[in-house]
Amino acid sequence: MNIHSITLRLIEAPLKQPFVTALNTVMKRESIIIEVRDINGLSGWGEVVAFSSPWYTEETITTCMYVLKEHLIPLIGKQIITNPDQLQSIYGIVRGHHMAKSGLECAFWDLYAKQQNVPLYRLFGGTRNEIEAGVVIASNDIGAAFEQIEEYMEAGYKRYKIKINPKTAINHVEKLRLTYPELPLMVDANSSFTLADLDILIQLDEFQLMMIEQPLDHDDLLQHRLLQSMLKTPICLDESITSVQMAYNACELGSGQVICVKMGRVGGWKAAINIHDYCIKKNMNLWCGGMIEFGISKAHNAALASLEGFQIPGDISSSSRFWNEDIIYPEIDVQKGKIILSEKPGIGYGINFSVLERLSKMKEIFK
Ligand code: OSB
Ligand code: MG
Repeated sequence: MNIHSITLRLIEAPLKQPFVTALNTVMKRESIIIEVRDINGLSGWGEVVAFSSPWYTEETITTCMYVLKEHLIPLIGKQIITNPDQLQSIYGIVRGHHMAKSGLECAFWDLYAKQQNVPLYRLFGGTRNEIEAGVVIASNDIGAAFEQIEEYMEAGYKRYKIKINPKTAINHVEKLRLTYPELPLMVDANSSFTLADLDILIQLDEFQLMMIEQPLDHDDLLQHRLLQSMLKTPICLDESITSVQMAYNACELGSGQVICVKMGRVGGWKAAINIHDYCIKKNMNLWCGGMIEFGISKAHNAALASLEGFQIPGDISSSSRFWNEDIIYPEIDVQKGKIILSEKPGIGYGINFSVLERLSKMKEIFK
């Protein structure tokens, strides 16, 4: 691929409003932006979606920086890469660290698609040029949640997700259902329930929810299987799906009926496609998750969501859902509940360098 250099940038931006989950409240977002440049001056872009602290996965910005600098980038430097397909085996001797691997792999795929002059979504066989968008309402204040839903309904979002915990769940869902009996609504518990809360989960089962996302522990496939056998509402696994293997395990065990695929969490494009293909065979429902991302990662997700197995609208919202200004142009813009995919090569978006430089706290170039 004639690689010239790899640049890591650490950026930080405040969220427009705090993002409240059962595990943590996110007020600002750090991210590692990876640029892989070839000798002709073409650049591919990837984004590391780990958070600053290990509340959602073990990986953090700091562990990703370390693994990128000390392991992944040096490994790549020793090889001649003709196709990003090679990366998975080059990375093979590094266990885990999926978010670091994914960010780098994404940058390589974007560059590769640009070198081939094709949009990334077409390179991977995407079957549609527009995708349906869902949005997350993450506030403990139910009044604020109503206001946000009204705003997002104007943009026509196709699927609405609220964050719950055992204390708020029934109260919030009941209120929302009274006002919006038909809203395509789902809930995300971020593993805040245990089977001791079974009575609450059984009450939740009566609200025609599209699904209940990750009610139980992140590494507990067996209890999710038991819970699914007791509920009509599909269980969706998010935190539990840490790899291709865990997706297979969850499918075979029947730990849920839906999988939320996050490219970063499972290890990148190839891992996500592997899960996608397997889930089609197993009749497992899929949607593409979000990580409070900047536009580079949103663009990769939008391309992934164009694959045929993604039949449920994902957490892929407008840039303006989180940011005053995004690092790409044009920004991601949900209209009538849809995102139209760009036909430009690669991720199909330009980089807004003035915003990127302004948000950068650190920049390091590897040649
Ligand atoms: O549990 O799906 C989650 C954001 C950060 C960490 C975990 C989760 C989320 C979201 C999606 O809910 C947010 C988004 O739309 O990007
Ligand atoms: Mg989730």
